[in-house]
Amino acid sequence: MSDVVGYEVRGRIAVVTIDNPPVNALGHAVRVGLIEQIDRAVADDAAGAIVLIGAGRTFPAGADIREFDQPPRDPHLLTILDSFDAVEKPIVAALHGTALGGGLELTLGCHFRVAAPGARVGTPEVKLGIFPGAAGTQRLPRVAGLDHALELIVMGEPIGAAKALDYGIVDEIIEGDLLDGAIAFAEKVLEDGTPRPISSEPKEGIGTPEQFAEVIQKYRDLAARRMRGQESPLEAIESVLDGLRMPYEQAVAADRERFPRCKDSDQSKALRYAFFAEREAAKIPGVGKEIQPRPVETGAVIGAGTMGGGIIMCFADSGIPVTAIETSQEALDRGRIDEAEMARRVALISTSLDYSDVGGADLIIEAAFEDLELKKEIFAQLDGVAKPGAILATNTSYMDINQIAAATGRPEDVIGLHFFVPANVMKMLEVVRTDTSSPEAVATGMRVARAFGKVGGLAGVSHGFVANRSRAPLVREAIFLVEEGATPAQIDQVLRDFGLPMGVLAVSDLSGIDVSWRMRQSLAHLRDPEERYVHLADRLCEMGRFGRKTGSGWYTYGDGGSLPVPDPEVDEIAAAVAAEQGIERRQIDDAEILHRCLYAAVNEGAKIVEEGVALRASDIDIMWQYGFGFPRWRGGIMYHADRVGLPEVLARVEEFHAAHGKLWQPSALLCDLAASGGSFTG
Ligand code: 3H9
Repeated sequence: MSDVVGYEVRGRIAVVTIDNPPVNALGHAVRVGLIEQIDRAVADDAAGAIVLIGAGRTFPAGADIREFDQPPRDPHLLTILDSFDAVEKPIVAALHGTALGGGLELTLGCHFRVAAPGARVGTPEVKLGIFPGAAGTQRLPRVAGLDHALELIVMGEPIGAAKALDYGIVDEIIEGDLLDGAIAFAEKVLEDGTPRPISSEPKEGIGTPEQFAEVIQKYRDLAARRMRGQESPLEAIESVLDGLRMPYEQAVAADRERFPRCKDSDQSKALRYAFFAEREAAKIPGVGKEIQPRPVETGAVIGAGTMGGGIIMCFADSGIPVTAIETSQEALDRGRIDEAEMARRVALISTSLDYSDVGGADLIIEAAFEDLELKKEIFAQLDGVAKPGAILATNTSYMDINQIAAATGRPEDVIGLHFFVPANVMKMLEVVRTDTSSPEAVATGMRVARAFGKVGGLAGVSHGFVANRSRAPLVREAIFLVEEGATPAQIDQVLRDFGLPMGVLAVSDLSGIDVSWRMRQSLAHLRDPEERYVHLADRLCEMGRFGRKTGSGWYTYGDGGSLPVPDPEVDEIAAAVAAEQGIERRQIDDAEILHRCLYAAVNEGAKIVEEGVALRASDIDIMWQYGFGFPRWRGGIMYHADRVGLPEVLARVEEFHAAHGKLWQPSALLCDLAASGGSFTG
């Protein structure tokens, strides 16, 4: 008998329990066990109805994603839930935790569904480059209606129990003990003789594509906008459409052809890689489960500018009371916290001009101006007022946090928490471990990331840490390419075609070209004269072309416009700078643009891993996805380099090294891996 699917009879109800930690994934053993135990219940005269439930923290959260790389093994999940249609005894699925993907499909095979109030249901398959492959695309529209089904299937976002009830996916919400409630529900079904709804019916379908043209178009548009370049949402829509074009059996048969094609696609492989890479990023050697993060029940933020304002909202959004400290009332008033937002969260936010007001905070995040001396001063002050055990964090995006930590008498409590712009929106949080940060401080940083609904990734101290340091060479090459003859529009188009949400130069305009200009000025004493320099970017700034906020930068913006318009003047400025620098301008093809931009970042990424600043190449990929909106279906820059082949990437890097000098010095790790047939991401 199965050791992952249990069986017992309570009264006249058979209880079948899936017990396959951590998330009860529907791997082969579970599928075999399910058939065994449902057959047993069917044959058991003592059982009048069946309750199907998950042990531990959740109803099955889906198929076992790890099996996708192996040859398929019978029984297919679809066979199981199709077989439920013929079971005469009512089957009640009892949902808690996250009933996702194949887990939700399994419940659609059951005749009734009840849920705990905190349960979430959904079909996140598109996020893995596939679609609900066990008839979910056929059964969900029959149960929830086409609009709601498309919402779940195409967008992939789970919904809560109350909405699921509203959509007709769940029949009842059970307050109190779920199993007891599900048994009572099953008893009532037996008592009332409630007919068993069968979700594969009506077999002929629920309407025609023409009837639903509008709603189908809505989701096509949404998919194109929110998941640009990603194939799975469109495949999912096609699969749903099959259910409108043909009867159930035929549509399911079509799915069985479509599914392996999606699963074996490059996009699906990249998305599965990203799924596991994200979970891997949470694992930090030396910061195991035995290390207790410190509780963070109150927070403080020093500096209520753009970044600080966003961070204050992160606290308030997660229900953590926060004190905002500014140097003057004027600065507080100028604070960028939107007033309406502020009103909603006001109960959680207090403001002050006095550092001693942060004395009670468990976590203090400094988000002041990027000036090392200022930051050291702030940390020295914080050291004087913060309670023992408080975590002192800086949001600097490139400064030496070792020095900042040394300004305190408790360097072990200091970490970096590097947010991305806008801080309350972007999902990435880079947690920077200094030479002295304690494991508890690092664990707290990672825990805070989760509390803020973000993904934490570890970085060591290095100029720009992991994310910005690996991205800087991409921006640098884009600037050089303009000097050499490409236009900003051409470069940005190539990057957008590759899948980036915006071109890098348009992004620079949006965030302000002057930001990095000021940083370069403050670090001018460190400049290596042998390295090529971004003269053109400096020139634009000297001309007051700071980007969107000044109406022009790499592009021009017309009268307060937000749309970048190509500006011939930039070409002229670039030509003048090129002449001064002795750069011969030429036609540059798109392939060179892509290779220069991406491989510059890959080469730097390799150095970052080589130096131990990132724990693993996959962490860089996660930071690009959640910090910069890099298309997840590309996996990430390091994953992409592996797919291209490291010998090929190295050959290009060496070619650019020969042509453009020192900045292209190939990373030793890249050379080693290319020579040994290795890869960054396994
Ligand atoms: C599908 O169902 C296809 C069908 O339509 C068609 C079939 C024919 N498989 O995330 P966590 C592991 S596709 C294997 O840290 P949380 C995860 O790697 C699937 N492993 O926990 C981690 O392992 P480790 C559709 C899985 O509480 C551990 O479980 N379903 C799976 O933050 C804990 O995970 C999905 O896409 C899996 N399906 O979040 C749901 N799921 O400890 C995917 C998790 O070794 N899963 N693991 O690192 C999730 O979204 C989250 O894991 C969940 C829990 C919300 C469930």
